[in-house]
Amino acid sequence: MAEPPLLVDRRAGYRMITLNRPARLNAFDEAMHRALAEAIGECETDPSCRAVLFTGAGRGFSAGQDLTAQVAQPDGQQDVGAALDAYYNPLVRRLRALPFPTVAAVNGVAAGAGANLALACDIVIAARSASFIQAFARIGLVPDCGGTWFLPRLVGAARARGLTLLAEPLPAEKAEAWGLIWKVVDDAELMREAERLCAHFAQAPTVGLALTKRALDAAETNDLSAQLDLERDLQRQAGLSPDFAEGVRAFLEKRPAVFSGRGSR
Ligand code: T3D
Repeated sequence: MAEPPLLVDRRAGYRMITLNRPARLNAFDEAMHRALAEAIGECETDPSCRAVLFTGAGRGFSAGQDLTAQVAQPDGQQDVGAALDAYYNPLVRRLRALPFPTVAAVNGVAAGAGANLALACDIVIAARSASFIQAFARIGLVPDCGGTWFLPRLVGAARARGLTLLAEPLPAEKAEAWGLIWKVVDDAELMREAERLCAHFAQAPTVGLALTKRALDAAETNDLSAQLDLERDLQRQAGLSPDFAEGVRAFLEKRPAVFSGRGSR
């Protein structure tokens, strides 16, 4: 029987989703897209899901779009934008809207859409041997999956231009030094560290974290005054959560807090 393109592991309080086409460096085909959309839908509707961890099977994270699907098309007859409308753009929007932290454990090369889907996650950790490639320029395409939005914000205009126009691999250690990702760990430590982070998030005050994500997203376009108003509104909402009450009680009682993650997020 054929291997499924995606492996979904239900852990205590979080999901681990593994891109699973290792022979093609986990390049995206339609079956993988469909499976991923379904897996994310389950995370969206499961109140016990408080974090998601993405990683890749084998030696790569993901090489982006499966290019073998492209060769059959004659010149000038390819609507590449249609794939973005159908799959990648909804995926990035849904990832960014998840009301809990998303973690990418980049275990090897992350190229094209594979790189930018990792960057769409809240926390990106990478194995020391991993690399990030804005591979689009190598095949005459434009960076997608939010790459042109994420990169200048994360690493600044000059580095964003270099990365996208030259399409050279950026080693994980340099990605960390440039602020593209949260941190690099030794290859053997990657999954242990990623799972530790997700286990932490699975016991964290999820409502507060969801609202923090919303505030940071809005800060990309708000002026300071609008952002102050938004912080007030979100703080009001966080203040009504059971986890705020528990956090304060635990502090005063000098004990670790036990957060349920419940409440409107
Ligand atoms: O529909 C649309 O097109 C819109 C969406 C576009 C979004 C995009 O992601 S466009 C960018 C697509 N991705 C790329 O251009 C990257 C292509 N891959 C590479 O440049 C290299 O594979 C890597 C630099 C990522 C890694 O190089 P290396 O030397 O470590 O591995 P390799 O030998 O090139 O690849 C290993 C195998 O995976 C190989 O198969 P084989 O020869 O062993 O049978 C290779 O063909 C396959 N593979 C790698 N990337 C892809 C792929 N097969 C299909 N599609 C791929 N993207």
